[in-house]
Amino acid sequence: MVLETSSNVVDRVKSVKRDSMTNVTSSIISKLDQRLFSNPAHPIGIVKNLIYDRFRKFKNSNDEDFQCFDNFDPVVSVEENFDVLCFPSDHVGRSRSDSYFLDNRTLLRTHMTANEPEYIKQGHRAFLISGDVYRRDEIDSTHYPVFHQLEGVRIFDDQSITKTVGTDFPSPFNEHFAINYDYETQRGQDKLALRHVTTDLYFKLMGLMRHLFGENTPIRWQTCFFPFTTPSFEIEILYRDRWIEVCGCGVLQQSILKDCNAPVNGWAFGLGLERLAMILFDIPDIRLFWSQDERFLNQFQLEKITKFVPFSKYPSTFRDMSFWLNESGDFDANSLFDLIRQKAGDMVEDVKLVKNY
Ligand code: FA5
Ligand code: MG
Repeated sequence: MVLETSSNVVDRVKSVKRDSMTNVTSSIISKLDQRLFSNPAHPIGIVKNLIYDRFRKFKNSNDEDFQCFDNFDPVVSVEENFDVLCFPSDHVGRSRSDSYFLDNRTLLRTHMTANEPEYIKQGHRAFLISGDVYRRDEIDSTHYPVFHQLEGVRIFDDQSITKTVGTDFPSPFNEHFAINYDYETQRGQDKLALRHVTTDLYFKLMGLMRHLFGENTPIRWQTCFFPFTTPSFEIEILYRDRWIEVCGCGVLQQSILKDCNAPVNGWAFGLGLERLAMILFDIPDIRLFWSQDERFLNQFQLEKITKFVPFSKYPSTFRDMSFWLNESGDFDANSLFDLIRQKAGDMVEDVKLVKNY
């Protein structure tokens, strides 16, 4: 569903009738209308626009015309976020400990993929979408319960597949791993078509990564698993001696595309905008993106990647805390993290379980 106005979402979420699944907190609700990705001078908006611009350029090269959208409602149904995308019924994302539920039928989307099938159904064949996503998570410098994803989708009609598939196909994955087309093919999928789709995906994303990070930054692809793609990959960037996962992607399940009345060959990817921005701007802590401090906000300029200059923070202090749990055993750590965030906001940098007696 496309969003009408952002304050609308906050009112709507506040007025939802609570039930046994409701766990959305007021500090999360306060994030719903911030729309960092709509500010073209905020690092999240700058990276988003750089990627949109890069994909819009394909229009001039006889390639698909990628359309860009970012006005989606973050409130989705359980069906949109999980069922349509083939998540098994016992997937941990469906639980109250991992996701923010409004009630037993609706939640704050945990990934932008939730908004894709609706657009494919409407007939879009090449598009980028971005927005805020919500996951109950730990508290540290790389995890925050709200972050931003930019996703891309391309669906090939049967003609464009047969037209472009040659016999002499480059194998894009030879450097890091060989993709086994026999093993990875979805049941019934045409192997040549699969090769075409994965190769297009690989070159589009590698082109983007090189465009953002230059020729010399080490980048690697790993195979992984998503319920809605086969094969599936993750892209990692080496930053300060650590491999940071910046993207998940793969070849869309044909069953999903069939249910959308679309041709059955297509790819999708999802990029983490904070992760990209942290590497590009040298921003050390994910919480800084939410800062209202002018010393943060005034550092950035439209369409420019600049290096972040740290400013003084509060002097750090450490606190130990111990407590008894009641006997019902229904404690989960994410609820404690939410409680701490609720009371102390982003002043708390890190929470660690030291001992469990
Ligand atoms: C997904 O959310 C998939 N929907 C991506 C996808 C789309 C796969 C389409 C295939 C086809 P994942 O949970 O890995 O996948 O998240 C995607 C990216 O979001 C990650 O690579 C990472 O860059 C970013 N990300 C994930 N969790 C966090 C977090 N807690 N904080 C900041 N960024 C995160
Ligand atoms: Mg991942």
